[in-house]
Amino acid sequence: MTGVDETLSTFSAPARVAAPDEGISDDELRLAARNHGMPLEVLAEEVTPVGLHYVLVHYDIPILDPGAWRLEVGGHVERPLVLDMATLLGRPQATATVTLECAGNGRALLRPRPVSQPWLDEAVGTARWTGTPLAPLLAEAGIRDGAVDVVFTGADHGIERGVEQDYQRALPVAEACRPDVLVAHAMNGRPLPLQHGAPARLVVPGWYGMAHVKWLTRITVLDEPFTGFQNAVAYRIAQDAGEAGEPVTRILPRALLRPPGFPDFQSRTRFVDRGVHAIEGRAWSGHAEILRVEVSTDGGSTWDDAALGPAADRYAWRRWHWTWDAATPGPHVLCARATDAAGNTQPLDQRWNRQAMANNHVQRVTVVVR
Ligand SMILES: Nc1nc2c(c(=O)[nH]1)N[C@H]1C(S)=C(S)[C@@H](COP(=O)(O)O)O[C@H]1N2
Ligand SMILES: [Mo]
Repeated sequence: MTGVDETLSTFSAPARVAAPDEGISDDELRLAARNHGMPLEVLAEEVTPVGLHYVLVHYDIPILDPGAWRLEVGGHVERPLVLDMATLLGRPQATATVTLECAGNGRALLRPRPVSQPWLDEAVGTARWTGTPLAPLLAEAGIRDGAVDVVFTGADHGIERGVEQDYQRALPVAEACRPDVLVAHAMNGRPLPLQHGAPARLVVPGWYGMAHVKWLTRITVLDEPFTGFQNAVAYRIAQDAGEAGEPVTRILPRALLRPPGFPDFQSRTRFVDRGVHAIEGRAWSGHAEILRVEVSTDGGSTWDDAALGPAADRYAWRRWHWTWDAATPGPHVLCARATDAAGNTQPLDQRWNRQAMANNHVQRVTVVVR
């Protein structure tokens, strides 16, 4: 990591919390126009079609030539390795259905609003990722005694809060050596698209999005804790700017419902006719399996249990459904709330943190019954 450069930091936006009545800024709008969420009606699909999966890119999308691409494995290892695409494809392959969610999901709804990518609730998607398991690759390189963290470097480069950097994130050695962590080269059965990390990315099932390093070019084993920006400064849960806080790791439970009926173009308010409606959605947690989903039609005052669909892959979302007898005309606020086997659930009032990380507030969808 390069240190703070005075010239660069002059033009690099600092971390900021919006004033109480401040609308979305041009900077936030520009980010929202580059990055995008998953349209919630696509919750109907178990596997999110490529192009509708959410996208988050800190800097620019690097356009890499798969033929020239190399992945270096080095640092605190016995035998540094260099792989090309043919070697990667020739190794043992695994496919897993995994739900990814950005750690900043829900940020724009937090008050006061931390200024960054202004997600509502849609920074999520589920894909079938194919690649080679990372653990045997690390074993082949031979992790030496005293290893602490494994750093994953992407080919993208930029500046963030005055710090120029390649996008880099580290995992503790034990997490990197989990058997289900993949160096993935395919998404939904096709080569990775540019925006999702072509030609190869990391997939760390259960962890928030920032850990799944795209455009992966280097894996470096360290014998000390990684102090790079994305681990030490960004992706922390803290109240104050100077505070170290806690690292963001696994995904907290969340349920989303597929908004019923049809929308108003601008407000996205929904309309349904009086009568019985099938309500469905998906729920996930990176900590433990989903045990319960509840639904409310009065903004969270009263709750009813939804039925759970078949158990999915451990780190994929699980379908749920519920029947709504919409008898009373007028506006209703529909909510869904997930609870996992570790007892984690979703708050109605989200606790605030300075970067709006790991929010999992209950979704609210206004539906007008006619
Ligand atoms: N190299 C690189 N990897 C990255 C990022 C990035 O900006 N650069 N963004 C991270 C973040 S914050 C998220 S939420 C996920 C988003 O993955 P997706 O765009 O494939 O949905 O990628 C992660 N991996
Ligand atoms: Mo993210």
